[in-house]
Amino acid sequence: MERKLQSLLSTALKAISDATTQEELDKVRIRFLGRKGELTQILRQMKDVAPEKRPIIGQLANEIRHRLETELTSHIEEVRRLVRLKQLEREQLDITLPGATTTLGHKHPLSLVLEDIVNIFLQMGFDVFEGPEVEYDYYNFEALNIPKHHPARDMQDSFYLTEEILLRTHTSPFQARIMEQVAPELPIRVICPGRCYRRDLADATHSPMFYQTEVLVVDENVSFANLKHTLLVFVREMFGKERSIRLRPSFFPFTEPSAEVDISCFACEGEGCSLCKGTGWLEVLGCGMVHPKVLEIAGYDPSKISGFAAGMGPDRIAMLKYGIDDIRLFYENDLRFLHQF
Ligand code: 2NL
Repeated sequence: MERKLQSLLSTALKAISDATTQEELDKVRIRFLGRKGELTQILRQMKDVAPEKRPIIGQLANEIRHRLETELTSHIEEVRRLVRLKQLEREQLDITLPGATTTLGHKHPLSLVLEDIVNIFLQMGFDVFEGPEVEYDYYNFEALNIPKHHPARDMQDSFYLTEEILLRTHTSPFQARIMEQVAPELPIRVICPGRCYRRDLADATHSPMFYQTEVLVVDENVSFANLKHTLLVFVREMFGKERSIRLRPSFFPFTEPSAEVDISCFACEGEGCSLCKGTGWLEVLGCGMVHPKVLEIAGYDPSKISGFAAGMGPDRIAMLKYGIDDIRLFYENDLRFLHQF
């Protein structure tokens, strides 16, 4: 009996020191000290021991139980320490490593120019609206006094989805919709920036997708003088306080009279340079008084109501402003180009 107890003690001590996890230690405790454990099994045989030896065996069994409990407790501490150590090793941080940087993005040159344009007109009390890029032939052409036979409708110039539906070739169709919708609630003071599409081959100055921003004012007593002044304020905000403007007679089907707007060259102050090709002037806008037929189609009486409109190409303006000689650079997304703005 004594020998059995001694051998249990040494087996149990070995099992304790071999255990490397809390779970293994729990198993050892159950195996040796549990209610059905090995120590209990041995003590069950007490009845076979001579009565005078029983107290000695009992005392020995108690000592063994105490010893094992102490060992288990101190080994649990040790196992916990080791587990923690391993965890620390696994989660080691090298605080000398360079941090994970997020590179800050920046705005596309076209976005910068579009924002400038929009903000200037917002300050002048205009509202900003963006219309659909897929349009009815009716709004893209008919409502703008561009009749069926007009060359602008040519399949060569437009992306048609069906006979009646196409990708808008300018932002004007949405302005035609605005005029039609709000009639007769006036004034209208809007600008419409957005993408337009034409079946152009891409070259240095043409892109099949490009931007346009149009300006529209409709009310009683809107005059050509109002148009000129609005454009002058815009041009000076956009290109510098010293700019002057020059209007040349032109033609658009949806305005009458119509004009091209030049600004005095900001690169040479009008002296003549390579940017303005020696003329001292840069063409930046087209404009005019809304054609009576366009007003009529939208539901206004042209003898009481008038309006002015202007259209510009933010691509062209961005090219002038940043000295870019190829429109395709805006759409190639070459970071070497984009990082310069
Ligand atoms: C240009 C010229 C222009 C308009 C756009 C317009 C719109 C309506 C009625 C009348 Cl709804 N006019 N838009 C007028 C004159 C010129 O654009 O060179 N754009 C890049």
